[in-house]
Amino acid sequence: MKKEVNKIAKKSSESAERNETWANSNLLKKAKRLVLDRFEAQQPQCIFGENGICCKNCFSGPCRIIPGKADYGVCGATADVIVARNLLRHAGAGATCHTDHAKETVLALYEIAEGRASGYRIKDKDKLLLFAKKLGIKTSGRPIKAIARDLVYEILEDFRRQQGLFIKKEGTYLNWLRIRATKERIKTWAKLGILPVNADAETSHILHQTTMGCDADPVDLLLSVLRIGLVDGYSGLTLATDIQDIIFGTPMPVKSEANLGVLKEDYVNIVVHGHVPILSEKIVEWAKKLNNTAKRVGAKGINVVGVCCTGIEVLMRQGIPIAGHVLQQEMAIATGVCDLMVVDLQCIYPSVANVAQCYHTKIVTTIDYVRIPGAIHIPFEVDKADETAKKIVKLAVDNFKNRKKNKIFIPKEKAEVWAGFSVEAIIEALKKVNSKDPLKPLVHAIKSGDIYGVVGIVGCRNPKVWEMKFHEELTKLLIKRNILVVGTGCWAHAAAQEGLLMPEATEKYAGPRLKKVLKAVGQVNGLPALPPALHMGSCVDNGRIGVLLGMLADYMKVPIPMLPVSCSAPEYMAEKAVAIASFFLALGLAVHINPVPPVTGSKLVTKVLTKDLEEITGGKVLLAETPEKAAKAIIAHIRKKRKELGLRV
Ligand code: NFS
Repeated sequence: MKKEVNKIAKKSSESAERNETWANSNLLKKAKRLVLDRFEAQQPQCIFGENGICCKNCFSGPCRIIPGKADYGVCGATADVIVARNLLRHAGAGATCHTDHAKETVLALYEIAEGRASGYRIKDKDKLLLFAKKLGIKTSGRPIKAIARDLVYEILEDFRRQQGLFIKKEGTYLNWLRIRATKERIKTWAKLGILPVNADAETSHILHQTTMGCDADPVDLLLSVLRIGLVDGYSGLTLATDIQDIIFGTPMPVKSEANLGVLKEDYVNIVVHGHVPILSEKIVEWAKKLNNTAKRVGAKGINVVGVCCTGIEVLMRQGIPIAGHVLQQEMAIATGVCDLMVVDLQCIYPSVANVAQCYHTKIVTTIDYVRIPGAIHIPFEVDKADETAKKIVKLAVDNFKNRKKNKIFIPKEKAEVWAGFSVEAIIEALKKVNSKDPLKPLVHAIKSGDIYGVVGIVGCRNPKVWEMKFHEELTKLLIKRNILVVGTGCWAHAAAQEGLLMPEATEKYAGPRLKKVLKAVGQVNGLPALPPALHMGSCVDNGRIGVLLGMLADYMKVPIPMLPVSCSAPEYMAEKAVAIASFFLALGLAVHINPVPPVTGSKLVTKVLTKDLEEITGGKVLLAETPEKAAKAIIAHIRKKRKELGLRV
């Protein structure tokens, strides 16, 4: 075993030198390779866990399936049941991250509507009115805050509706799904009996369903995975994005910079980390207001940069530079110039506090249920947003003097990034080509094959595959084949750092036909070209991808599964990614997932996900362990869809 560990360690350290884009070897040498070292210490990882055939749901166990020797758990559960139950629990846990996030945002809107959150405004009133009208709320002649309050009530119904949870009555399902999904999809989901009724009840229900002695039908468990996917898609992703747009504004194209090189030695550096813009927007605001205070302590000003998805939120709307993806969070501290890292929730390594101890960095936690020993906890409430944000920014300024000069090393790497491609921004750009019928040129390009297909690449970075640069390579392979890439989350950090999210990338990497379209649309919008990969936002902004696909499907008058499109989460790591993948599968997409998800211990579950599901929702899982294989599988799927639509292949 030791030999094996050494082999992996050697392989990874060689790669560390190869993959300099984000893992600067000098920084890693100085900081002892952080997450990469911990990953190596875990090798070899448990094979039962990797195949999904370990059950810890009761204390007769833990049980694991050893084919031919122990085909059943103590209770008699088979590999199929154990794998399906585990998958459902992962999807459920992931969905709660997004539904909690969305609900917090909705409650913030409520506080704004009630006049108790004076630090915030309703920026996108049109969007608020649009949804209010769709939900039948009276809008004419009423104050915007009164309409916002009624909208919140309708949304909260999605978290408390009881009727229909067990007796599925037609018409009793999520409001947000009703107004955001296509009619065709709703019909399909109704037939399958998977329309969710109450987001919170559904996610708590699956804990019960998967407990020892409850659901032992793997197919029924997999249908529940799809239902949880819909909870995630509509009461999590899409809802969070829509309400964030209402409060903070719908993103429009914006230019900024990406990678650790955005940290500045002579500035007070504040890193915002996590997922929720409610806090980070305020930090950005107060950093501007206190810029002169920073000058008084000898700095040139305050430099706010983002990590993970909260970084993306403030990039999308404020053009704030992004320092790095999930695997770079500790590296930002190891530069020695991070004066303060303020975190909200999700994807925050507990280790940030340990790394901070080696430097002068202060870590500030802000959410009641996200605490890290060694961090300072400053509770963040929307009604005291300004005073709290001011306090946190001041703490960073005061900490500037404590820098340890001999510990400073900022990697030079950084790249230009264009972000802010919300659905509305894409439509606006297309309007410059055809103001009356903006989708027409896009659909025309898809039909003619100038855009061969559209692929969403999303999700985390995973230390298991980081040396492959999976995100970057897959993106390049697809755009070379005239496929437009859209994406979110840590993919966007990776793609930006590789220089793929700027107009120049079109000339360098896009296939000739895609290049022609992107140049034409870019030039009428004042750019040399649109980037070949469009940054649609944070992980919750995967809802934007769902909305875009729905619009395309409606325009082309075909169901979403018939579109020449696909999705990939090539380096997924978080349970949230399982929930997102479940949403995409319910939408009817071919979803490439890598590393291979923990389902291979069950032939039945693997077969349902990779084959049979296509007959059920139109979606299926694509498995491919290299960027080349993934591109091949995705392109083959798109070709098949084009053929079925009678388009040029
Ligand atoms: Ni989404 Fe993955 Fe985390 Fe954001 Fe990055 S790790 S599932 S992309 S930061 S949520």
